[in-house]
Formats: sequence, structure tokens, C-alpha cells
Amino acid sequence: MNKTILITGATSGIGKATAIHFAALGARLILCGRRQERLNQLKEELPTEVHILNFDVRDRTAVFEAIESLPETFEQIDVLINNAGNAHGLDDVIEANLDDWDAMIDGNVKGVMYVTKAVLPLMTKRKSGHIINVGSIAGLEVYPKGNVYCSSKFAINAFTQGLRIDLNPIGIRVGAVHPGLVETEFSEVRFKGDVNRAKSVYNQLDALQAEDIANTIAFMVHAPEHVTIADITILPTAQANASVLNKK
Ligand code: NDP
Ligand code: 8X3
Repeated sequence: MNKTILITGATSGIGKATAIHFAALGARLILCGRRQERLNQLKEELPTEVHILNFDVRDRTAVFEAIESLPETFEQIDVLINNAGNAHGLDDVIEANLDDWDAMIDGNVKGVMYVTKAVLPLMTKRKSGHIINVGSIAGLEVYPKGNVYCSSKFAINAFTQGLRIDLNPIGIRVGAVHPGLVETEFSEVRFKGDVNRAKSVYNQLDALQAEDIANTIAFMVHAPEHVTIADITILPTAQANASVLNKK
């Protein structure tokens, strides 16, 4: 696969599975995240050319410096996968912690915008590229105590649509994947390391796995150039919408 693919949030879950998927196809990968050790390990393990970038998507300067630091061989980014993000807390608006709100808005919303803005010049100058944003069912429907996490993903849905309009004249493809429950480190982060509470989200339910989302992203990437997969909503069969689950 003769493409250069930048994946944010590659140290875990969906981003890591996507990296493994495209590495097996021989794509050139730029893998991003904050956990350097995990990035190093991935670079060592993956059977393809990998460049790692360690930055926090919330840090605007760090984002731009990281993208500007790319060696010439990795500059022609064909696909940007904006995946980094997390939920922080699951509380109603009265109880919620403002630091959690900042983390979600700064990471899930502004982070995606900063990375996109930093990468775009590398695509616009070649009039070619593909941007895939990882949204969520939480960006299509609000669920109890989802308030700000849902707001962040609704924003990603709107940003994706805006990007598609603005980049239409230059032929850059833009789409989003909106997963339901995927069993990753997501709930561990949301519940601040409470592993048992995190596990309870996925028990009695055949949840999506990170590889399911990687396969979906690959389907979007592999579509012929004249085809844009604008949106894919993907749920576990046991999930009907953001809040209706068939737990056994
Ligand atoms: P994980 O917690 O397993 O992975 C999150 C990834 O995002 C990690 O690689 C983490 O890397 C990175 N990340 C988080 N915050 C930052 C930051 N501030 N700067 C840089 N990198 C960051 O969760 P998932 O794989 O499940 O989540 C990936 C995406 O999928 C997120 O956008 C999430 O909202 C979305 N999603 C998840 C669903 C689920 O049920 N799991 C369902 C729908 C959407 P590091 O900590 O090393 O920086
Ligand atoms: C993650 C899915 O339902 O936990 O975006 O918000 S959910």
C-alpha cells in the first residue's frame, strides 16, 4: 500500500488496531500519542516504515511543531485519521468536574482541529488527501450524563461536515466513523483507572473490538478515489442506540 497515513491516538485501542491493520498492508505510518514507550514499542513491532510523534493534541504549539518536524519522506500525508480522544467522567452537569470538561473540549474538539489545521497545508499543496475523523454514537445522540462528551463528539460531526464543504473544491475526501461501545481503554480513562467499573460497561454484551473499527476505517480508505464514505455508524449488535443495550 503506497500511502502515508497519520494516526493520532495510536498508543491504544482503535488507533493502535488501525496502525496494525495498515502496517500489515505496508503503508508508511506516522503514529502519534503521549506515551512514548508505547510508541517506541509499536515502531519496533510493526513490519513497515514508522515515524513516531509524541505530543498532546491539546497543546497547539506542540501539534504544529510536531507536524513541521516531519522528515521529507513522511511529509506527503495521504490519510489523516483523527482518532485521539477520550471521555473524562460520567456525571450530570451539576456534579461534573470542570477539569474533565476542559480535557474533553480541549482534546476531543480543539485537538482534532489543531491537528487538521497543521496537516492540511501538506494536503492542499498536492490537492489530494483523505481525512477520517473518529466521532461516536455520542455525537449523534445524547445519553444521560453524556453532556460534555456528547457535545465534543457533536462538534466533531459538525467539523467533519464543515471540512467536507470547504475542502470540496480541492478534492480532499472527508468522512467520519461513529462507533458505539468499543472495548478499549476508553472506559478505564473515563472512570479514572477504576478497572472494575470499566469492565462492567462491556460485560454481558458482545462489544465492538478495536479491530472492527480499524476494518471500517480501512473500508473508507480503500474506497475508489471518486467515492467518499461520508459517515458510518457502527454498533455492536447488542446495542440499538446510544442508550438501549441488550445485556444478557
Ligand atoms: P483508548 O483510551 O484506548 O485510546 C485513546 C487514544 O487517544 C490513546 O492512544 C491516547 O494516547 C490518545 N489520546 C487521548 N488524549 C490525548 C491527548 N490529549 N493527546 C494525544 N493523544 C491523546 O480509547 P479508544 O481507542 O476507544 O478511543 C479512540 C477514539 O474513539 C476516541 O476519539 C474516542 O472518543 C472514540 N470512540 C470510542 C468508543 C469506545 O466505546 N471505546 C466509541 C466511540 C468513539 P496517549 O494516552 O498515549 O496520549
Ligand atoms: C464512546 C461510546 O457510548 O461510551 O464514544 O459514549 S459511549
